Amino acid sequence: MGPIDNVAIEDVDGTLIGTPGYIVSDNDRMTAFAPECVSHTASCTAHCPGTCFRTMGIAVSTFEDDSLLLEITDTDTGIKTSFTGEYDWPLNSDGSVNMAEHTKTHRNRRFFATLPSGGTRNYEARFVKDGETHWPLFVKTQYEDPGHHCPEFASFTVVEPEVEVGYCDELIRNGDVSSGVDNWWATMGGVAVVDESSSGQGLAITSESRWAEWMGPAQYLDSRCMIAGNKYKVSAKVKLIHKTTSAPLTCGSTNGYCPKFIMKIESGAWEDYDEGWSYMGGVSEWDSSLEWNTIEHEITISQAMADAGSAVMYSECENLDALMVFDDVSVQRIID
Ligand SMILES: [Ca+2]
Repeated sequence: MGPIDNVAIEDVDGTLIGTPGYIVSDNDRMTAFAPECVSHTASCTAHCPGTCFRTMGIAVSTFEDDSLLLEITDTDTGIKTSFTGEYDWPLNSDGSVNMAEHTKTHRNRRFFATLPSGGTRNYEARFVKDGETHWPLFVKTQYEDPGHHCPEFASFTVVEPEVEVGYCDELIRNGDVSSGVDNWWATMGGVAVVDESSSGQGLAITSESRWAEWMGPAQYLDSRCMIAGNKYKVSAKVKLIHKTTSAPLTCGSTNGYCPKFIMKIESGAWEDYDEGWSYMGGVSEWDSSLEWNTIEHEITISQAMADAGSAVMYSECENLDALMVFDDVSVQRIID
């Protein structure tokens, strides 16, 4: 992270700048939309008498990097400026990225857009990467400063780029694990690739460790594809192996419930709200004679899923001695 360049300090009674207003970092991100701000070179700040600021927090996928920019446009003036995101990379003691931490589904890359507020301010937000419009899988917005006396923006709209025809026909990316761990998260416990060539599957995905039922491989689903009423067929191959011996394990009424997929929806950039969980499929009758059992289920996208900020599909299994190994994971559109 570079130097802090988005400071906004309120001068409530005008003691510092003569008139109630704001003292902000003197850069284009902070002053582009507030021409009343005047540079105060001695302190590297700008003084903005009479101005009110609010901060919108915006959370996106951690699989985006620093090249992702948030571009904000004041739709009334056409003035635009860009913000860089912030992500606290989890590091090992040797400085390498701690992938078990990095792939946790509850981590987010965040943007903080501090903008002049008030009932006449209309903003449009879009994401740009390498000069092209980009969609970081999901975008969750929330005011960072609830209850602040400055008024909210008249509007703050996140522009979703259109998806190409057929893009939402498959919601899982790298479901056959042919690209390694790309696009795979875990609720916790990390994700790892295992070589299942001996069973004709090539690479498959599993957890590195599990100590809670809800810990397992996961994927965020592109929020643009969450269209109420659309039907999908969920399918996967799955096996259970012992976490230390890799011996095949079984499941069922006496050994705890079998692997299943759950969709979790939520909204909010710095707190979770409107959370919901729904069943996406599982193995009801485990066949121990098979190396791979099969998950098959049909789901319908609900209005709550469509309205949510993000939707993540994750895996669960009651047996904590077991690692779940998945391959050929698919959530495929059923077109009637
Ligand atoms: Ca595979």
